[in-house]
Amino acid sequence: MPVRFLHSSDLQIGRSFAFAPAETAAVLAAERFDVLDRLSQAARAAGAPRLLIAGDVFDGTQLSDHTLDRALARMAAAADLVWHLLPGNHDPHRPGGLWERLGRKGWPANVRAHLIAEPVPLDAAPGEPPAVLLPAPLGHRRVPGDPTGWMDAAGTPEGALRIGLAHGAVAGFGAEEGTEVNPIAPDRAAHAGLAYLALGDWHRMIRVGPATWYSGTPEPDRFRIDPEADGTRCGGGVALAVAIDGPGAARVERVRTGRFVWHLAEPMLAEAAEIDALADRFLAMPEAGDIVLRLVPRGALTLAGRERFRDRIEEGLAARLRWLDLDLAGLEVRPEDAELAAIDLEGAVRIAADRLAAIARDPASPQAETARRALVELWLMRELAR
Ligand SMILES: [Mn+2]
Repeated sequence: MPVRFLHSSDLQIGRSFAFAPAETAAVLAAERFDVLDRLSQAARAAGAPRLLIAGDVFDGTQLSDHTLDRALARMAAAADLVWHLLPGNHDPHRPGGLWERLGRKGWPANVRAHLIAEPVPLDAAPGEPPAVLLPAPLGHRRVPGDPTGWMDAAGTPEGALRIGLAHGAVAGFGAEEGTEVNPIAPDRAAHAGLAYLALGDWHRMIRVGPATWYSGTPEPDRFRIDPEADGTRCGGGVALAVAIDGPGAARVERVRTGRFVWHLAEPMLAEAAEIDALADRFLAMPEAGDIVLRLVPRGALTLAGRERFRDRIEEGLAARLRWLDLDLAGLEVRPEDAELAAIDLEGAVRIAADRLAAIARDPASPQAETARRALVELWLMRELAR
């Protein structure tokens, strides 16, 4: 019978999503608690009696009691499972810090916090072979050396499976935030005789090697396209169900845990058909109501195109998605002469329209964007004037 566990990381409980409108931010923040229940369900479905959370359980170290209590209560509620938690770079274990505060609250019977880098025997489920967890907690946001280096020489009972748990950037795989911190050797599992190395830090799932994986975050939380996914989809939203039959025999299966599906799209738009295709593509997705989309369109539209964009995207698509985060800075409006002529207004308003068109066409003008927006408004008003 194999040793089984669910590998997850980067729960980022307490993340505030300050970049989103308050209503959306509250929904996204609440989902980081609800995903704990889905992780429990995924563990049970995989026949795993435990979950390994490879760091960044919490988004920060200054969270409210209410946030911490809610998180622990959700974990405690899954009383048939054991949660193994590791401090990461967002929630490092500092003297007098978050983890001591949690300890003073009292750990639930089924939650283990791994605050020291030393081997810990796993409670074996009936029929499971003996296994030892080698946790590499972070004590700072950035540590100078490889936090898994000690695992090579760590002694464990003869025959016990060695399972590493760590948080950091595997050298050579690039770093999440542009700089490599807390570097982990890509061949650590081989060097340290690990049957599996459960990693956190990257928020998308990455297979480093047959026994070394990042699970990614179980609920997406950022606009960063997953290069292994198709198109605009961002990473995260899965956990890894792991079954280890012996050294060198880890079976890893990804299971979906995410609710919201994040996308980042930066399309070039010129014609109405492209606007329609963009809207239709997302509307056709069965999970449209749970999509969080940052849309950064580029290109130039006529006034008619800009009107189409308003109808299909700003109003139509936005109403159907969970959240449409629009950045229109790169989308120009270039009115056609015929369109300007069709702004069938008279007198001072007509003169204003002509002046706005001149400003809108001047790339050096700091008011160009304002002029374009004003022209769009005038264009839309032309219908009312008829
Ligand atoms: Mn993280």
